[in-house]
Amino acid sequence: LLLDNELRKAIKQNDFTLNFQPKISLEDETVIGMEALIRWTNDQLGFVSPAEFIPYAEETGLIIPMSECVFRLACEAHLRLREEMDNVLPIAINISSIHFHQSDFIDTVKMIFEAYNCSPQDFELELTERTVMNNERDSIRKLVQLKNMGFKLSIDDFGTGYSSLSYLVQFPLDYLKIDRSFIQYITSIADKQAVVDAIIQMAHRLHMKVIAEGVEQKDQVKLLEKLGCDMIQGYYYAKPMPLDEFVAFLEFWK
Ligand code: G
Ligand code: G
Ligand code: MN
Ligand code: NA
Repeated sequence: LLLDNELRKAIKQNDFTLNFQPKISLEDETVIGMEALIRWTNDQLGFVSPAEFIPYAEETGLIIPMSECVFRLACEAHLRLREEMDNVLPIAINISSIHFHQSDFIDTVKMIFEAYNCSPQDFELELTERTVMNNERDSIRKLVQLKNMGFKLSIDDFGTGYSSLSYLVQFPLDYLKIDRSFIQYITSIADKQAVVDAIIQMAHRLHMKVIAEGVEQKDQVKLLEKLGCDMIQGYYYAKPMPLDEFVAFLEFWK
């Protein structure tokens, strides 16, 4: 299989890059963070979407070395930002369930951060509901350790799993990211708006901050602001972009 061969080669040669998408505070429209999203362009396959190669990497176990590449690239990006800027934004990293539930996940993360002399305080980890609900005992133990190391923890794609918020609260979570599928119709379907409203209220009662994902329109920003949402991520403000462009975006944004 071409994909298999090329993916193995890419891992060996560290052929991936990261794009970064800003997270914007609704309170004052400042950039308060950035999410790292993996990108891969291959000589023969061209641009391959992570929506395609990540599921394949998860099936084959290649996700583990690939995720380690992502951690290293995120550390490298952080070091570059630290050189170029006065105050550095936290970088959010997407965590694969398969990687997270490996027995040496924590040790590997520690080793990488130590090797780069990076502090977990400057990073966030994004895990889906499914990841943490999958093996609750393993999850809670690891999340507490990661939290103690200094990472901020987010639940990604919230609303697409099967868990209730009150159940999730047993985990030490900082942020809840409401899935794009709710935001998409928030201004046109009353039920979607009601659900988002309820999620925001409950998250706040449970001391979590809320990020809306996939925001593309001004009407959505206005409505989310009215509903008390804390942060926005989406094409309305910016698409994921290479680090150079991201730095330029920050300059322009000021
Ligand atoms: O970046 P989008 O632009 O296309 O990403 C598609 C999917 O791939 C999303 O579900 C996103 O969370 C996931 N994804 C992107 N980058 C990474 C990564 O570095 N690691 C993992 N595990 N998933 C990622
Ligand atoms: O699963 P996760 O939420 O990590 O993945 C985020 C995905 O959403 C990435 O593929 C990213 O490129 C994409 N994305 C970010 N903002 C928007 C947006 O405003 N609209 C759409 N359609 N996709 C977005
Ligand atoms: Mn994410
Ligand atoms: Na998401």
